[in-house]
Amino acid sequence: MTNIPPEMKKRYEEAKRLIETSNDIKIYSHTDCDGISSGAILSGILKKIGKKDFGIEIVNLDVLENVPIEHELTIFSDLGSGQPVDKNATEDSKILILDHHPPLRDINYCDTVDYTYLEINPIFHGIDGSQEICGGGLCYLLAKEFGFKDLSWIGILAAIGDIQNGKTGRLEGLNRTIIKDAEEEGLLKVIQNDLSLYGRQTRPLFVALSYFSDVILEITNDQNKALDLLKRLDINTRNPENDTSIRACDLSQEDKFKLIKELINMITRAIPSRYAIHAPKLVMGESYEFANEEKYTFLRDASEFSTAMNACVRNERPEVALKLLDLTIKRNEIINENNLSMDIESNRAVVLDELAEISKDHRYYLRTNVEEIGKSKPIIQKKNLQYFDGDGIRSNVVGTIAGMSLSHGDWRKPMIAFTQVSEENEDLKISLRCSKLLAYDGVHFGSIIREVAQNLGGNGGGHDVACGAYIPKEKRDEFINSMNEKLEGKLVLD
Ligand SMILES: [Mn+2]
Repeated sequence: MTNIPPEMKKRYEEAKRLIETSNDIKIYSHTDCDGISSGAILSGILKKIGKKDFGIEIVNLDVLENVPIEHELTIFSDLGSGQPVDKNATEDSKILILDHHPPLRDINYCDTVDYTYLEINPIFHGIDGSQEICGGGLCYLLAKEFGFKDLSWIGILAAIGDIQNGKTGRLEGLNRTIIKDAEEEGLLKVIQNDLSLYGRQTRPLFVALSYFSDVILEITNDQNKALDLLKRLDINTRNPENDTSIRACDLSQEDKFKLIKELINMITRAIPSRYAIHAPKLVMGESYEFANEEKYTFLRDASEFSTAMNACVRNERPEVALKLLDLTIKRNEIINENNLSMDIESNRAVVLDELAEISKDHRYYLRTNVEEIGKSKPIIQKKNLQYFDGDGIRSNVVGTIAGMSLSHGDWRKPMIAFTQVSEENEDLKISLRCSKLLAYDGVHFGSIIREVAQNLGGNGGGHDVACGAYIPKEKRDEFINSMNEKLEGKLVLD
């Protein structure tokens, strides 16, 4: 397990002092699960120490280009390191940044300005910000400095939302320190060597199996074949306890291993032999359950919980996500003392209803759009990539839809989709999604897309298997051609 480097620890002590000595506080956090989690942890700290005068705003990165600095203390979480956030700072401004993205300014920048500037970024200390800790994790370490270890579970939610487990199927580095705290607090259950399939608490197992799309198998998009597979393996598909279809979380250890083994065999048969060593990582990994949450709800599984957080922000309802986390913090505070507050339970029920409504609309929007891919929106095949024109699709979900369309295209190539950024901004938002298998082979699409976009006067970046870019709309064809050329010889799956 990794410890916090001494230099970084010192910065946390300073951050704690900065918060304790400030009264008028403003928080800016990012529009995704990690950003929401970061904001919830920071709000949690402020509430616990009795600070009442603070505001929080969940923003897109472009807001930070000219952000006003007009509060006693301005905190940026899960963003800020890569933007000119101190442009409007004056002599008595105080700025705190907790971010894991590549920093624009160096570690000693604080010594060169005449206002208070404190930046905590793992990259300054040789820690990988894409795998070892994310924005929410950094905020949790601040909470820990105050002694609030009960906020640790949100650090795990953040890390899963940020796909920090993408490479190995488990959380690593400083994230493991957070896991340990959450386990000690009785808030987290880690399931090792689990079947890693999305929807372990809420989807019938055969449905979850039919969504498998890192490699196209016979069960992909075919629930009957998925059910046949379970029967062939002699896995009981009904849950005798409540007479519903079994879910991944119900599987006995024996059945789980039987299924994992068979899936690995199926994948191995479908891919070139040199990729066989990566097959287990597609179906096996660690799962994280929130111990105080009820079984068979999305709240129980970190991955399903993170999807709900994203549904809120993508539908411009971040306040619902923040409210749920706030109430859950309060609920956990008393539940471990064997208490239950009817006020908290009923307030949470109201928020969960709102969230269910948002998620339902969100899924409907995604499904109706995915249905058009390959029909009114044909997938065009180039040698090293495939793409579709996502015109009309909201830019903040075009990536999700590109990912969902992978199973309808060629899984050996990345799927690229583009759509106009917004009604006011005619630039194109480009999203890329691909099978994890491509990344295991060492291709980092986030770096490639950044380079190509920058060459065309845009910008971009992101993860190895999920990334995006913004480019001027007239550069569309050039972008596709240039990506296609850049990938020449990199994809060797055929
Ligand atoms: Mn993040």
